[in-house]
Amino acid sequence: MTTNDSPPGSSYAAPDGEHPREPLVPYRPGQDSGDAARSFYETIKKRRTVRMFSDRAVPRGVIEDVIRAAGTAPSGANKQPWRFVAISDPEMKHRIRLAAEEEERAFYERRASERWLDDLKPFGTNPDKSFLDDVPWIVVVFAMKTTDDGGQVYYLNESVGIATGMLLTAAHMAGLATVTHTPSPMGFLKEVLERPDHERPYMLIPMGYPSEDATVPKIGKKPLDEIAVFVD
Ligand code: IYR
Repeated sequence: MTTNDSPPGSSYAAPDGEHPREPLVPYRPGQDSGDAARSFYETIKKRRTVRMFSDRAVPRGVIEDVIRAAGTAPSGANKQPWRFVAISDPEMKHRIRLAAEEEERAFYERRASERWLDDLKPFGTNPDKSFLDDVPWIVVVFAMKTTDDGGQVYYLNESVGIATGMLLTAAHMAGLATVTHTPSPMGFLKEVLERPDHERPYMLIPMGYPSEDATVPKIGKKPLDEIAVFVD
């Protein structure tokens, strides 16, 4: 029998063959859930995809904590099948820019359908990715097809998607702007960054302070009644 009176953080004695358990350390927002949920919504709704960055430095420690936050994401069987490569080296950022722009030129000139280009018009995007030079950090998220020692991973896309969402949220909470950049195909990132075969480039996320004169497209989010169905 396990006991229920161990101090928080200590592990329960586990019977033979069972994995140890520990008491949950609950998060208590310090206000009622209604106020906490509303206040978080007011904060997160200010997150925007930003393509105009300041060259103001962001200390490495900030990026480390943003990545630590992403690393707390849930994942299939807790395999944590992600790797975050954080780049501030100007030469490496420039190499990534040149390679990304090459793919993007092919996308805008040949690969994208007319409909896709039409859907992108409000965003004013084009093959110019100068933000990759301007931004202090680029975080490249890799999805791991196996663990480092060749073990199985589960729900890979779901797991990495959640961790990436948490990375974007953590950056926002630290006052940093991001853009979810998905040059397609992204294979060049694996070569430029010399990553092993079991890592697949998932998303490229420039991270930094927005420029003073940054603008974003005037777009909205769907209201609750379009995104939610309540059965209550
Ligand atoms: N990857 C291209 C095109 C692009 C595609 C989508 I879907 C966007 O939401 C935005 C851009 C680019 O980054 O320019």
